[in-house]
Amino acid sequence: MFGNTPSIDVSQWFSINSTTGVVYVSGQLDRENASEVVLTISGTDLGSNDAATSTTEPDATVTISITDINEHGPVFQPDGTTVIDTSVQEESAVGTIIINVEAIDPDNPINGMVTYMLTGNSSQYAYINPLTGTCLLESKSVLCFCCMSC
Ligand SMILES: [Ca+2]
Ligand SMILES: [Ca+2]
Repeated sequence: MFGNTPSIDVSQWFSINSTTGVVYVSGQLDRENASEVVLTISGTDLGSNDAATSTTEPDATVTISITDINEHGPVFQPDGTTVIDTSVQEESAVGTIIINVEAIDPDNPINGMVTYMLTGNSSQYAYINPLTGTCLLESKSVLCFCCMSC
């Protein structure tokens, strides 16, 4: 018997050998869909059907935690965005927020922690908070169109 069932059917994830009592993996585990599976195991003896001796004792409950592997990378929001267009007004002050970006990694916990950094030729003009994804104007020189050397 399977309990604590999330949005998917985890009933095929584990099976039990009815003779030895060994519980084994019998399906593809996916922690991102269920991080815990609760099994209820009942035992019956091979005696007669005499009600006095075949009464089922209390079931045993087995809680299985599904540990994580790092099989996902961060995905920018909304839902896989790879190009973000934004604008900042000319002569904006250093520290002006340019954009807040968000990427989600469904792994958990440490494997899903996302940090941000700027790369590329223009990265010196902005600063991104590595934890929040808030991108700020770091240098005004990129905004000056009069000489491009401010
Ligand atoms: Ca990950
Ligand atoms: Ca994972």
